[in-house]
Amino acid sequence: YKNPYYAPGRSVNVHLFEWKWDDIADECERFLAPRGYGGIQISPPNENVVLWTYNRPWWERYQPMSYKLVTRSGDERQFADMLRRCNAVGVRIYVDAVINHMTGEPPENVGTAGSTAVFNQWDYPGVPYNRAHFNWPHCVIDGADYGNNAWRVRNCELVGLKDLNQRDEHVRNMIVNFMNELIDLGVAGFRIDAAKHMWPEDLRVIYNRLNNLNTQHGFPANARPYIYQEVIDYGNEAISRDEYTPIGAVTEFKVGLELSNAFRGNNQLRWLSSWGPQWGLLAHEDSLTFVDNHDNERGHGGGGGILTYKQPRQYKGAIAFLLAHPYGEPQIMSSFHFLDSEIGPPMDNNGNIISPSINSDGSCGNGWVCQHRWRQIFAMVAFRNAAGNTGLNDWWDNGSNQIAFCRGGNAFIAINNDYWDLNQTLQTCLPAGRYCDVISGNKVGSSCQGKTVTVGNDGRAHISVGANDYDMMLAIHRGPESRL
Ligand code: LAG
Ligand code: CA
Repeated sequence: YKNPYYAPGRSVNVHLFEWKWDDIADECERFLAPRGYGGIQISPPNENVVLWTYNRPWWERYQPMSYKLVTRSGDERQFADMLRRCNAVGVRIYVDAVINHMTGEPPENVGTAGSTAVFNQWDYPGVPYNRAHFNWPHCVIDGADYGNNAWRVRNCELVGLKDLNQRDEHVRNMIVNFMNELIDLGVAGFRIDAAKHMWPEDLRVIYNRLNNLNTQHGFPANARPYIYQEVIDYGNEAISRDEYTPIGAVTEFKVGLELSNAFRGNNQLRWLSSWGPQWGLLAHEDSLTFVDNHDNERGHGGGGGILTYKQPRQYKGAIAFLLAHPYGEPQIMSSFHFLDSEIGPPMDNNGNIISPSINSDGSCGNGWVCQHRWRQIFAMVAFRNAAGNTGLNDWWDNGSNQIAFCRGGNAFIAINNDYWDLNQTLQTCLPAGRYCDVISGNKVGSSCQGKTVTVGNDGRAHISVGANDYDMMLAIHRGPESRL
C-alpha cells in the first residue's frame, strides 16, 4: 500500500482542489503529462450535502450523503472519462476517501445526486445506512480527548459529523464496494480522510478487501492501491502516526511545520543537512510530504503558521527544497484564491464551479491559483524526475541560510535565504557544459531566459543567487529542460 505506482520517470502528486473532472482530464493531457507530474489528488467524488445556507463552502464535500459518484466536479461518466484520459497519458489519480462519517445535522438535507437523509434518525437511504451502522452511544469529540482518550477520538463525532462504525460488516461492505468501484474505474489509490478517527485494525480489514489496481489502465498485475492516511500528529497526542504505518503511508504534517518555520527565517537552513527521520519525521517509505494542504492553508484542521501561496517567495523556496530532497513522497497544493477561509471554489449563480482559464503565460485565471503551473514549481518536478532515485551528496552551506546540494550526478540546487548575496564556486556534480537555471527562466531553443550556469571539467561552477533576486533558489540538472 506504499507504492504510488507512478509511471516510469515521473514523480510528485498535485492536489487539484475542487477541480471538475473534465478540466482535470484536459489538464492531464495539456500540462501535467508533458511536465512529468506523477499523479493528482482529487476532491471527494461521492455525493455530498448541498449547503446553500453557507453559500456552497468547500467543506460541504466532507459531508457525504451517499457513495453515488455525482458532485459539483462531475458525474460518473465524466469521472470514468477522466480516469481513462489521465491514465492514458501516464498521470495517476488518487481519491480523497471520506469514510469516517456521513453529514452532520446541517440545515439542508439534499445531496448533489438528489439523495435525502433524516439526520436525527441516522438514516441515509442513498447508501443505505441506518442507526445500527453508527457508533453508539452518541458523543462528540472535545479538544481534551486528543490528549488523553483515543477511544473517544475514534468513536465519537468529529465536529458533529455522524460517526460510522467501521467494525460493522455492513459498513465495511459499503465502504469496500465504493472503493473497489473506484479502483475498477482506474484510480491508483486513496487519501484516507480523518484516518486518526478510525481504528487501524478496522482500516486494515477494509484495505485487505480492496481489489488490485486495474491492469487495463496500465498498472502491473497484483498492484495494491497506494494508501496515504491523514493522521495529524505533531507529537503528544493519545493517537500516534506510528499506529498507522503498518497498514499504509501517512501524511507527515511535521514537514510543512518545519519547512515553513525554516523558510520564514525562524530556523537556519543549514540545519536541513540532516533532513529526514533525524528531524523526528516518519521513515522515508511511510511519508507523504507537503508544505500546505487544503486545511492548513486556510487555518482549518488545527493549521496555522504554514506557508501558502500568499507568501510566494518563501513558499516557493520551501517547495523547491521539498522537491529537490530525496526524502518522502511529495505532494503539492493547487488552490483557488480566497480571502474567507470558508468560501468555496469560483462558481456561478447556480453553484456550478467555473473552470480555470489559461492565460497566455500559462498561468490560470477565473480565480484559480494553479501553483502547479508556476514555473518555479513545475521546473522542480522535472528536477526531481531528472534526479531519479539518486541520493543526496556534496552538501554545502555557509553556516547560515545558504545551502546547496547534488542529487548524484544528475541535479544540483542552491538556496539563499540570507539577507546577503550567495556568490560561490560550488561543486555541481554535473558533466561539464552549459545549463539553464530552471528557476529564473525557461530554456528556449538553445538559450536561457534566466541565468546560465557554466560547469567546468571539475564539475564546479560559479553560482550566484542575490538576496534581492526574484526567487531564492537556482536549480540545474541533466534533463532537456536545463541542459544546453
Ligand atoms: C478532514 N480531515 O480529517 C478534512 O481534511 C477536513 O477538511 C474536514 O473538515 C474534516 N476532516 C471532516 O472530513 C471540513 C471543515 C470543517 C467542516 C467539515 C464538514 O474543516 O469546518 O465542518 O469539513 O463539512 C463543518 C462546520 C462545523 C460543523 C460541521 C458539521 O465547519 O462547524 O460542526 O460542518 O455540520
Ligand atoms: Ca470515527
